[in-house]
Amino acid sequence: MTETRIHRADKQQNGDAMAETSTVDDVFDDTYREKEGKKPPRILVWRNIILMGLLHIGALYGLVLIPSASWLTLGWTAVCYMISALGVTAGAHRLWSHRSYKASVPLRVFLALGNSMAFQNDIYEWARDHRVHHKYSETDADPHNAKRGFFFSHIGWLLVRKHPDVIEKGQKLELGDLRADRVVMFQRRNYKLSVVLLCFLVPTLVPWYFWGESLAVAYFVPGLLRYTVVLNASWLVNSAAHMWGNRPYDKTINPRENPLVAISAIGEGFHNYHHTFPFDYATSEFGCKINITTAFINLMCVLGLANDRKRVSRDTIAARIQRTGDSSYKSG
Ligand code: ST9
Ligand code: ZN
Ligand code: ZN
Repeated sequence: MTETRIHRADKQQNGDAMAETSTVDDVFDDTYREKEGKKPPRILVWRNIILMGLLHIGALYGLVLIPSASWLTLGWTAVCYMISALGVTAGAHRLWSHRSYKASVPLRVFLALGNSMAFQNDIYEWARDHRVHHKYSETDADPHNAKRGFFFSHIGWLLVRKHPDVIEKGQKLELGDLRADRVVMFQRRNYKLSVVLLCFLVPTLVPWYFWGESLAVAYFVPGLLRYTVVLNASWLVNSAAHMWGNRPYDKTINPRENPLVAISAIGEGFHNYHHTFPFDYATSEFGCKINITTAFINLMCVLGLANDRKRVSRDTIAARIQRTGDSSYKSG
């Protein structure tokens, strides 16, 4: 895999002159200026509004059905939650968006399958939108610009046409590493089929076939309810973790440390740290603490399926806390 671009992290807003580097195009660009004048009109996408509405109604019905589900079905729901969450956190996010560690082909295949089970756009599109989110955070070029409010950054951005700057800036990103990854491109070519199979059919048919769960419970609980909860847990990182929490590493940026979000998003709520040091594979200073994804990547390294985890040095973190933190820092 080619990783051609080296961006010094000192390009970041208020950046340190530090040795750590990001190997991908995910470093905050403080030279970008929003265009002056009237903002483009908000164009609603009714297909998405209707489908997201129906999905959430289906998920509520799934909640009602929980008492009728067998323990095996509830366990299976948890397994599907974990696989799809890891496909996003360890896969689309830490591996493919930030290249914060390296993964073998079998692990990349597992993560791509999990990613299709999560149905959050294919890995290429997800990582492209996420890199543009980091590079132009909280501006018109950020797909889920949190300055447009909780609703927009949570779900609203998926219900309207994108701001033209998102597309304009996104087209200039360096994405050669994603195009060179055959697992990423295979998933992209077969995305719709993989979603039908992994997000909907497999979660539904396994409990029905193997332990005789009713098709309704199997479809609405491990299917729709699990999918909707994973979606909302992911969206909370864009909304809640950009609004509520401390900023011990950089008080000049919006993203916050939010332990509640970290719990539901299996380790992705330490968002002030993550936006300050996006190349750190743990997305947190504190390793595996409230961070199942970091524990999973560590396990993969022990099994020989991953390596080259990138980490920020303690000295660099301490210097950054001193210089730009909000004085709320607590060790551990
Ligand atoms: C979903 C995504 O839910 C969730 C992401 C969450 C992210 C969280 C991040 C937080 C950190 C990680 C934490 C993980 C925690 C996980 C916890 C798990 C428990 N650059 O898109 P179009 C081009 S998805 C360059 O249609 P519109 C594009 O290629 C849910 N180019 O824009 C295309 O060109 P061409 C399910 C870009 O028309 C053209 O522009 N999916 C970029 O404005 C048009 O693209 C949905 O709901 C870019 N950045 O429509 C579907 N962007 O034609 C959602 C676009 O040449 N999507 N382009 O190919 C849509 O329906 C549409 O994208 C839209 C915008 C309506 C939102
Ligand atoms: Zn963010
Ligand atoms: Zn990120």
